[in-house]
Amino acid sequence: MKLDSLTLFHVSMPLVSPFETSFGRTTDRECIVIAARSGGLTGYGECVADRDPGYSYETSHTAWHILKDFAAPLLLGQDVADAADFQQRVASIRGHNLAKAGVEMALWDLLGKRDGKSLREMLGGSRDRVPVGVSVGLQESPEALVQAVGKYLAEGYARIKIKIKPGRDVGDASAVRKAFPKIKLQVDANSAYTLETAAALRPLDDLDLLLIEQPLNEDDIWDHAKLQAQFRTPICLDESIVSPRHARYAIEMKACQIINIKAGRVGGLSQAVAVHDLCRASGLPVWCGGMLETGIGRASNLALASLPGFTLPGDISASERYYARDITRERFTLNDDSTITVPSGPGLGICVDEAALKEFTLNEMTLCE
Ligand code: NPG
Repeated sequence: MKLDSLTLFHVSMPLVSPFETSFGRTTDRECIVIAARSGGLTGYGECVADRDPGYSYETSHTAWHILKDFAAPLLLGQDVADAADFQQRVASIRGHNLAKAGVEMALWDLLGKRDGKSLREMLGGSRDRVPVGVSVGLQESPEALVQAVGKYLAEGYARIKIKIKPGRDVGDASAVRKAFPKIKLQVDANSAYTLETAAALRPLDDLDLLLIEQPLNEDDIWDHAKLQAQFRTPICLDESIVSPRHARYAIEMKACQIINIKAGRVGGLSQAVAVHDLCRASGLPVWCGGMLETGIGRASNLALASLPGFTLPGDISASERYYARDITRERFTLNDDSTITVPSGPGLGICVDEAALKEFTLNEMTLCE
């Protein structure tokens, strides 16, 4: 498809409640919305780079720079056939996966709208609703955490993830396990430990957790292999898996037993599908991670999570868990069986609420050939 223009929207959206992880506290989620135009069609994508470089080295400002000064000149006026063609064209940009993935998403939306196919169909998804859970940020105390978890369980979420950090790990997880002995529970450290300090996590092995996510450095695979050898509970890698190649390294090194797939982190939906295929061939379960997406990225995550290897519930909660007002007309809701229905319309299957997008836009720029 010939790309006529790209419009970048630097967006900041207030969260319904602050979200705290081992790397910081967010009250307003930033991202870049990308509108790609081809002929009379507009495809939307979401670049999940945040304001601060806490999760990734990329930020909304570095992504803006990469998109404007490097990606757009490689793409505008060009006939971009598909995602593989897109990846080849941006291969000269080293790293900056979150930026690239935002444009790839917009391209999929365009292709789907052109061909009258949903993203789920195009990616090879096999389910029309996907199992989901909720990720609960660090709270003031273990008691407050138990209360927050109880609220989400009452809303119908059948899988809970809690954030941990040194000093707020075994105590928090034990309190939740004690209050809710039977629930599917997992923890996420967001790289807050070293191989040495992770010794404090040993008691987690007795809490019947689904997994322990990314305990060690964001660029580490080797030490995770050493740590996995010391734990019965599966280690799940998130930050460390930035490409299908890194997934292969982790599998070959036995650094984890589960992988969290985020299209942003691996540089696009096509790369996410490649990681999925590799894990499936190796018998590793995967699940879809979340980055507090708007309705645009949420639609993309739902389509991705409909692939058959996504056998664990994703961090894809209902819209109301994140935003009082979203930038899509659709609001995603939780079904009775802790699933969310995958959009079935062409492309992402969503309609952007232009007025809401305008309300949350800090800066906007259109790039043409
Ligand atoms: O439900 O979208 C969600 C949030 C899931 O915990 C979640 N995301 O480390 O995976 C993470 C974390 C995150 C949020 C990471 C925002 C980066 C930015």
